[in-house]
Amino acid sequence: MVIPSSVDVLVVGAGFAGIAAATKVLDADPSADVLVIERAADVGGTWRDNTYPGCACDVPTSLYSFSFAQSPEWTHTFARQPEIYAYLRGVVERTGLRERIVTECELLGATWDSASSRWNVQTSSGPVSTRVLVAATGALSTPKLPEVPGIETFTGEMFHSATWNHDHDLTGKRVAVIGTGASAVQFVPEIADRTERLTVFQRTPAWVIPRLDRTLGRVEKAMYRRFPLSQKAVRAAIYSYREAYVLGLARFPKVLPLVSIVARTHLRRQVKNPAKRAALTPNFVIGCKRILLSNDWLKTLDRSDVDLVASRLASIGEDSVSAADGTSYPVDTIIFATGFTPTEPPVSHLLVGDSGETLAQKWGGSPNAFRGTTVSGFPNLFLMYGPNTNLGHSSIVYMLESQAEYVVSALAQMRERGIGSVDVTETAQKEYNTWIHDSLAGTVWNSGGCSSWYLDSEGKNPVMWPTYTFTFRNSTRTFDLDKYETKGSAR
Ligand code: N01
Repeated sequence: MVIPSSVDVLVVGAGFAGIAAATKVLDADPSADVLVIERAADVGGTWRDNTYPGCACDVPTSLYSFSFAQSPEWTHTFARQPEIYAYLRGVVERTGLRERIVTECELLGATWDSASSRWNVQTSSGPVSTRVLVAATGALSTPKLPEVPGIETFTGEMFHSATWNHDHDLTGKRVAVIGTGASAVQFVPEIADRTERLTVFQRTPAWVIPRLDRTLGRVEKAMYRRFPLSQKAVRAAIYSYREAYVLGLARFPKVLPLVSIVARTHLRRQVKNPAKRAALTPNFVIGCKRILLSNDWLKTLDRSDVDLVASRLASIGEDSVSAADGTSYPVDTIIFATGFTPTEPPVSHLLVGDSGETLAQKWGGSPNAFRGTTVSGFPNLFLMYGPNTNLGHSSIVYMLESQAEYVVSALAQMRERGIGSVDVTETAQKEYNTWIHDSLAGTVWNSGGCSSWYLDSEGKNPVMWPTYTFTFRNSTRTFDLDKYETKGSAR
């Protein structure tokens, strides 16, 4: 598909966020002029890219899916990556959105032009002018590699969990895994039987609880197919009990040590080696870092052919990796499970607002926005999965749908009132962020005694939403025009 020179709404990215935004805008106004650009060859975002063995969702799928596209076909309560990827591909086919998506078209830059009240966008397929820009580029899309001395000297194979090299056979190899977060716990148990020796570098132990996964049988699926309301009821029940987690995580973190009893019991049952058990016991409040769900991670680490190195990776040699105490481990392959760069989103370097500053310059290392979506000085820009919209207890898809509704409401009000551009005021953004950070102060993410990717270099939390998700939903239902400076008609 050739890229048009001008559109009304340009959505960048075709993962959960971009699909939610474009679908909702078109649902509200089928005649809307919407184009989606996607840098990869297919839709799916993180669920297209993360193909590591064992990759699965750690939020129940009935909640981690679109409210407007429930599927009775899931095979497990916690869906596996291939199924989620197929689901997203199915959604764009069924809704007709596929026709509006240009793949292999990368955003190279976008500059706000106040004279025309439009964004001048550069893409790898050519320029396009748009009135409204929706950046749905994902917070967890750019893999982070640690800066480790000697990394360039390694002669074996190395890759990041998000860019898994399936051509590299791990059979009989000595493999080092760096990192023990949500990705590592899923793939380490899957590869341990194949490797000759597995060496896992753990900088900080995480709290791990069992994943209560089960297969969805024929009867259950048939019921969902025949009575869609029954699936909605299950979704509502999961949503409700998950919201109750906010009481512990954000309101009364003092009760959280009680929850860690489940994790301690799980650890005791799965790890018999006392030294490993001690190394795997966290020293911070449960919930401070993402709680990990796994039935086989801990018992895999307990295996005698798996080394648990309770250290950061300090250096890399030609054919070895070394811990902070200097101990060296010979390896053939290094797999980095070292996460992403959510507090430094690459897209922020590409967007230039009305003052000529990039979004990254405006943020100065600490992202912030109004309702996690709009930023003063960047008119008609909507950030999906923007600052302070991440969750520790529920489904991000719910948040994305809320943000999409906010975009829909903004477009409707602009259309009805003949408004050309909307720019949130500095005051509204500041007041909102004061509330966000005051609310985060007492939560486990800020005060649970851990360091995590939720916190930026100054210890500020530009990542987490501080309270119930329905509070976010209510606040994004209607675009609050009174918080915005508006400019005349673009028509
Ligand atoms: O990354 P992480 P991830 N030496 O940032 C360690 C989502 N997700 O890819 O804890 C040694 O959690 C680092 O150590 P520390 C989910 O939101 C969702 O696992 O910082 N170790 C940590 O252990 C998740 O939170 C699903 O001390 C080093 C690890 O690397 C997010 O993605 C599934 C190191 C990074 O963990 C990221 O998860 C999977 C070094 N030099 C992921 N540098 C779902 O199911 C870093 N580390 C929805």
